[in-house]
Amino acid sequence: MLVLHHLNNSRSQRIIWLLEELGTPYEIKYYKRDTDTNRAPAELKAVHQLGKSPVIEDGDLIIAETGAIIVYLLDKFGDGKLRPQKGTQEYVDYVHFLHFAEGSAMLPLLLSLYTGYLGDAAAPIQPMIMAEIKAILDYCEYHLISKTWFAGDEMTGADIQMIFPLEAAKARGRLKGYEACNEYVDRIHKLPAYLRALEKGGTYAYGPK
Ligand SMILES: N[C@@H](CCC(=O)N[C@@H](CS)C(=O)NCC(=O)O)C(=O)O
Repeated sequence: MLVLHHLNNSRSQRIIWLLEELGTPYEIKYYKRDTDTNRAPAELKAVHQLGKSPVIEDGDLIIAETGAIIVYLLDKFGDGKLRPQKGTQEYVDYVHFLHFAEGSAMLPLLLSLYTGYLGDAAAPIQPMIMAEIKAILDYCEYHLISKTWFAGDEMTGADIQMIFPLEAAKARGRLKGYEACNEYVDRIHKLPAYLRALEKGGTYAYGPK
């Protein structure tokens, strides 16, 4: 049976959502963040050297990184679902946003979070971080104004991946004025598979309020 190593309140929630969309049988192994440091417990390092979540285990295979996990699960269990036809604009957008979420969108959001611990010492770089966040959100808004989903008219693995940066931005009050992004997050927050995933994943601060 496929095992998902799931850290509470984390990006790993996306993989539960994907597994619920696919209807693939799976088991969740739960890990709790340290209440002081908010870091993952050391047991996760025994699963994968990076000690982060999500990680999946399928037989002898151990796979880390949300994007890589999404590709693996769609290859093995997708049966053509949640992935556009190769050779189309939609496929190009699917691959783009699958990488953009963690490769570009999360960076300024995380920088803002981490530099927040530095107080005034971080003041010189705050305008640059804020400008980067704005550029990322403007880009998402621009894309979602003309498309229902990140890769066209159908939901794909790119949406499973992109929900987290948008949820993280919304949770920190950064989506004000981004109408299409808000509508997109709210629409996903009503999907039956997303809601089933929330019940299974436990505490998640970025879900529907
Ligand atoms: N880019 C990675 C990021 C993985 C990651 O940073 N996961 C966080 C959860 S949101 C984590 O495990 N943090 C705990 C820690 O670093 O101690 C992915 O998308 O899988």
